[in-house]
Amino acid sequence: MTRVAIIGAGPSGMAQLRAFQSAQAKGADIPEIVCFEKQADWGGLWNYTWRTGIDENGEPVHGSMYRYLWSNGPKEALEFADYSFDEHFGKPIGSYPPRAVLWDYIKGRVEKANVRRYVRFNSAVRHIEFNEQTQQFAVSVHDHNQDVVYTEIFDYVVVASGHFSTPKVPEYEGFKSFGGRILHAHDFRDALEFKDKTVLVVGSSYSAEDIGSQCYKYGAKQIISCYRNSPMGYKWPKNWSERQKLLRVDQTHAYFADGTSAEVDAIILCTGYLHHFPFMAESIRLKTDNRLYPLGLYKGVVWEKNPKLFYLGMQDQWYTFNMFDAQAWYVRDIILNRMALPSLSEMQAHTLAWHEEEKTLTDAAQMYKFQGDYILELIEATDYPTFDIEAMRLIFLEWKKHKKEDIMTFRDHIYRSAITGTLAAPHHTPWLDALDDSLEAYLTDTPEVPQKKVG
Ligand code: FAD
Ligand code: NA7
Repeated sequence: MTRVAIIGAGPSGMAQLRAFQSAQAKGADIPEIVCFEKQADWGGLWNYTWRTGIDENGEPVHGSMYRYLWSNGPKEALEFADYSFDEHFGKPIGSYPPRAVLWDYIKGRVEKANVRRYVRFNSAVRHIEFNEQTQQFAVSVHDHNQDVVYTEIFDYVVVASGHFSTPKVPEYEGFKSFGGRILHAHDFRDALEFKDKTVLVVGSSYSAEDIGSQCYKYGAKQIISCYRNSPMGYKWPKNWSERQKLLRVDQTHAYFADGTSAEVDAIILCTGYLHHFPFMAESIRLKTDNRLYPLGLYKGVVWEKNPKLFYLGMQDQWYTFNMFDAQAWYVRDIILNRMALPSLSEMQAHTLAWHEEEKTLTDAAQMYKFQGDYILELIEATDYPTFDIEAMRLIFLEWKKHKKEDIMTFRDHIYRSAITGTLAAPHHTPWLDALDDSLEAYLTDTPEVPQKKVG
């Protein structure tokens, strides 16, 4: 029987499981599937861990999410087309739910599909290589439940191990002698650690914006963010200043390219992540930076030089869960021989055209459109329920506008689902006052009592 290995049971791997199950539910014969997940539960980054560094099995901690993380984009832009928020929660909820609520949502679909039985937990994939003679993959896995390493043979491999887990950690002059804590966003867990402290946030993308906001929300004395190329440019609270590039630090102070300096207690490097696949043999290892259209992957998923290998979710992400679905359904249909692939040179030319087009994009609005068009191209090729991607694009534009208006209140806005037409319900407490991010606190009707902010 044909065997398929899926590496990782995060949102992408879970989408692949659901894709196969949905074909089976419609009467198709599906291959034997084994999903290897190194953590003890599924959900990928959404499965929160307090741990940093090394996990209980001696593996690098995968999790990069932190306490009090709320969705940084509208949930209406990531909704599954085959499993709506209405179906899961049975009532309208807000548009920017906390992590635990979104984790519950993604789990709900795969629990309903009964696909957990395909996942081997506590199973870290150590090495994958392709045998040209047999045209099969050897997948070596460390089963931490039994503490044994074994190898199994598969006909197809789907790598869904994520790319926001291995931190990109630059060093600045003086770091060795700095007297406070220096950490990467990957190891940030609880903003309360920085209450009453002056925090320097390095970077100007999503982690910088959100970790700085967390520190503000939970009582940091002062936040200083600094950018390498362009500022985030939001209207920051009074105790948050944005400065030019960090040049160096000494034991107590940070020095910036604009000539200013400041005494800081801690430095959080929000400097992004590496696409890191140490378990892939060299000839099949994806090498890319964080971009919307990596080279080497036809339709963003098919390893062009060996179309028995796929990578899911490797793009920089505006769209997330529904993009992973579009990809997973597409991969499934290739494995099920429902579609034929063009020649290598045709695949490469197709990828290059998209890759080059990405380089011409000059603003975020063009990027939503670009990634939306990409998703649509995949969806049109499979039976994944089509949805109003244009409506989602407009939601992204609204989101952008709301952030520009006020970075501290954008999460209080609500949007209409492009899947069900339901208008989200305003959350009972403004985001800035909602300190309890539990599922229970979110789904209750009781507002939280606001506490005084510093800035
Ligand atoms: P992951 O979620 O990273 O899952 C990969 C899985 O593979 C993990 O379970 C991991 O344990 C497993 N794995 C890795 N290596 C191995 C191995 N060798 N063997 C076995 N298993 C392995 N997206 C949004 O839509 N909204 C948000 O608000 C949002 N916030 C984010 C905040 C942060 C701090 C970060 C880092 C990302 C955020 N994202 C957000 C984006 C996030 O990347 C996606 O939502 C999603 O988690 C990606 O799913 P994935 O399955 O591709 O990867
Ligand atoms: P991103 O979006 O990849 O952004 C990385 C940021 O780090 C970006 O602002 C980079 O600046 C900056 N960077 C990278 N290297 C350096 C150095 N050496 N010095 C200073 N600044 C640097 O990663 P994020 O962690 O923000 O977001 C990843 C995901 O997590 C995302 O999906 C979110 O939802 C949460 P640049 O712009 O290149 O000048």
